[in-house]
Amino acid sequence: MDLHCPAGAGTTEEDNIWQQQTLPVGNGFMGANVYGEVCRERLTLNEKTLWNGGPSVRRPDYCGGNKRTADSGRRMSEIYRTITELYRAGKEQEAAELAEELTGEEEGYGAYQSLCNLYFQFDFAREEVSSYVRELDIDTALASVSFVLRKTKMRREYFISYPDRVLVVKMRAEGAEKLDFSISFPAADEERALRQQLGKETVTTAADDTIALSGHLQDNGMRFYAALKVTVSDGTVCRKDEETLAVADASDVTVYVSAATDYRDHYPDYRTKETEKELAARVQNVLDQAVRKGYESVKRAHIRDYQSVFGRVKLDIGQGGAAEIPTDELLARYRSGAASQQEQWMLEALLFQYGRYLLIASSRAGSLPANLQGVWQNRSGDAVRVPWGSDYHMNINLQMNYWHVYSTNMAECALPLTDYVDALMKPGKVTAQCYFGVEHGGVSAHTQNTPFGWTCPGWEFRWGWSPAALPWILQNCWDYYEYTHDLEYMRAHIYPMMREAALLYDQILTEDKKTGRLVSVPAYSPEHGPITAGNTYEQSLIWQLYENVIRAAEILGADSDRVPQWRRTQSRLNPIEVGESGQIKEWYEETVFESMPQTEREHRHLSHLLGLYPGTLISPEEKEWMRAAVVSLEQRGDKSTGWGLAHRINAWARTGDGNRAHRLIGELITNGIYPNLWDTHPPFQIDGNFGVTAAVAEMLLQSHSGYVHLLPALPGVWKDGSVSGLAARGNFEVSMAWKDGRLTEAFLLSRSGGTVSVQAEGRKATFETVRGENYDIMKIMEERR
Ligand code: FUC
Repeated sequence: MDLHCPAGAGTTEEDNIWQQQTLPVGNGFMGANVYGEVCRERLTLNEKTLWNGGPSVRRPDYCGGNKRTADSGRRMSEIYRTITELYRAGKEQEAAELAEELTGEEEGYGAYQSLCNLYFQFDFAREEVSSYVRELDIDTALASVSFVLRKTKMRREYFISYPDRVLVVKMRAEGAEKLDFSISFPAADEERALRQQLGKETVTTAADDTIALSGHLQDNGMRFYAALKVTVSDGTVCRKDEETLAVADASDVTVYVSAATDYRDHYPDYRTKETEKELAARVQNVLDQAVRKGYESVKRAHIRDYQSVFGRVKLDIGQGGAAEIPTDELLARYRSGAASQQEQWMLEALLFQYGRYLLIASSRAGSLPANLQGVWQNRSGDAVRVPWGSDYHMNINLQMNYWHVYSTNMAECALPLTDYVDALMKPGKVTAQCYFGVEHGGVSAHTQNTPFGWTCPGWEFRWGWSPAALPWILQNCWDYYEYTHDLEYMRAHIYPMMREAALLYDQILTEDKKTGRLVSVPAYSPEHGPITAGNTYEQSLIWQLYENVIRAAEILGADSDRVPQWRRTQSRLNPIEVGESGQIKEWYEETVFESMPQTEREHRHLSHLLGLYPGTLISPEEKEWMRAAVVSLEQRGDKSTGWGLAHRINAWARTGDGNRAHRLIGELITNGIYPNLWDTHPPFQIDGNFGVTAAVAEMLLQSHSGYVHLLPALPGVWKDGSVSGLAARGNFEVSMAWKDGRLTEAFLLSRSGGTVSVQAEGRKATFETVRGENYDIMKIMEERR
C-alpha cells in the first residue's frame, strides 16, 4: 500500500459534499457534521477512538509495527550498526542503500473509522421551504438550521457538549405545522470496507424512544456502543421498525446521542476490557444523565464550558460585526477580488478564531489528540480510503495541530497531546531497542503513529523513517511548561519524556570524521532529497531537544550529573550551515541551491527551517542565519498545500515580515480552504486551520527568544486593531491596541510572577512582575525613556 498516493485520491462526490459543505461540531471525544438538509437531514457521527488496527486476535504478534529482521534476514539493529560503520568508512552510497531496509510492518497500522450516520426523514417537499439559513456560531459552538415551512418557523439546533458528553439535536416548530419524521441511526460502513473485512458487525435495536447501535470492528474486535434517545414535549415518539423511530405531531423534540468504545490508550492491549454489557451501561448512563438534566441545562453548561476557553481571545482587525453575507459567498468574493477591505478582514479574523473553535471541538482533556482530520471523518476502511488513516503524523502534522494551543490561550486543550505522547513511551522504547539496539534507555517513534503504540518507522523508509519526529513533538509538550509554568506537571509528565528521548541520542549520535559534528544516521529530511549522515532537520530537532531538556533539568534541579554531558553533546550538533547561495542548507553536502539529487525547489516541507519556526535556534539576534532563512523561504516559494502554506506564514512571521505573511494568508484563503473553511491538502486535513491561527498569533505576539515581542510582524493592511488574551511564554497574557500600525496601548498580565522583558516599538524594558498584576507597558516604556 502506498500511503503517499496522489493527493486526494479516491475522493468521491459524496466525500466532497461532506468535506467542503458540512458544519463540524465536537467535544474532543465525539464529532459530527451537520449537512443542513431540510427534507432528509443528515449528520455523520464520530467517536475518536474508533480505529482499525493494533492488537487483534487476527494479529497475535502485533508489536507496534516493529520488524525485528529485514527481508535480508538481518536484525534491524545490526543493519543500523552496519550503516553507521559504512558512514564512518566514507561509504555514503552503500550506507544510504542499506538504510532503505530500516522499515516496519504494514499489517496492523489500521485507520480511523467513521462511526455512524443520523438521518431525519421528513415528508414535505423542498419546494415548500423558504427563508433557509444554515449557521455555525463559533461564539457559542452551536450549529443551526432554520426555515419556514408553510408559514411555520422551523428551527433545528445541534451541539456536542463536553461537560455532558452528548450530541444534542433540538427541533422546534412554531406555527400550525408539526414535526413529523422518522429517525434512523445506521452504522457507517462502506462496501469496500466490508469486503475487506474492515467494517463493523453491528446490531441495531430500536425500542420506544431509543435506538442503540452495538457492535465491534471486524479488524480488531474493538467494541463500540452508540445510543440515541428522543424526548418530545408534545406529540409522540415510537418504534417504527427494528431500526427506526417515528416522531409525530410534535412541536418540540430533543434528540440526545452518546457513544463510546472499549479503547484505552494503554500499552500493550489498548482495551478497557469491558464486556459488551458494561460498555453499553457506561454509554447509557451518560445518556440518561443528560436526558435527566434536560436540554436547557445541558445547553447552558455547554455554552459556559466552551466560552470559558474560546472567550479568552478577542481579535479586532477592523472586521466589525457579524458578516451579512454567507461565508461561502464571502470566500468567493475574497477569491475574486470583489471583497471590500472590511470583508477581507472578516474572513481573516474568522479563520483565526475558527482554528480555535476547531481545536476546542476536537481536543479536550481525556480524549485522544486531534488527528489529521481533528475528530471528523466520513470514510471507513483502509488507510488509502481514509487518507493517511487520519493518523497522528509526526513529521509536521500533529505538531501543527497544536501550534496555536498555547499562544491563543487554550493550554488545557493540549493535555490530550501530552497524554498521547506519554503513552508512546512504552512502545517507543521497544522500537528504540529494536532498531538502534540501545541498552541504556531511550525511546523512538517515527512519522506515522496510531492510537495503538505504532512507533515503528513505517513500511517504506522514504516517508516512514523519522526518529527526530519524537523530539519534535516533545517541543509541543515542553511548550506547555513554557506557557503555563506548571512546574509539578512538567516534573511529572514532560521532563521524563524529554529525558528518555535524550537518552537515545546520548547513545546513538556518531562523529562525522570530516567535520567533527555529532550526527544522527541515517538521516532523511521529511519526504525530500537524499539519505545522508545527519541533516538540518534532524540536527535542529535534536539540538532543540537538548536545549529544552537542559533547561528543564536545571529548573527541576534534576540529573545534574548528566547536564554537562548534554551541553557538550549539544554544542557539537552544529545544526545550521549557510550555503553558497546564501541559503540555509537542508543537507550539509549541499553547496548551491538544488545541488543535491532528488530535490524539489518548491517542496511543501520546510524541514531545514524548523530552527526558525517552531524552534528557537534561528532568532532575530542571529542575523546571518535569519538572512539565510529568508533566502531559503524565497527559494521554497509561496505555492504549497494547506499546511505547507500555514508553515510558511508562521516562518515569515518569525522573520518579521508581516506583509509577506499576510499575502500568504490570502494565498491560503484562495487556494487552501473549502467553503466551510476547512483546510485542504487535498483532501481535508485540519493542520492548516490550526497552523494559520498560530500564524496570526505569531504576527501579533512572539515570545520565543527570551522576551515578549509586541506586534513583531504586523501587516500594513491590519493598520488599526486590537487583540486581547494572547498568551506569552513565562505565563503572561497580553492585550493591546494599535493605530496606523503603531502600538497605542498594551497590558501584560502576569499569571505567575517573575521577570519579563518586553519589546515594543523598537524599545525593550525588563521588569519584575507580581502574580495577578496587570502592567501598563506603554507607561513602563515611557518611564524608561
Ligand atoms: C506528511 C506530508 C503529506 C501529508 C501527510 C499527512 O507526511 O508530507 O503531504 O500531509 O503528512
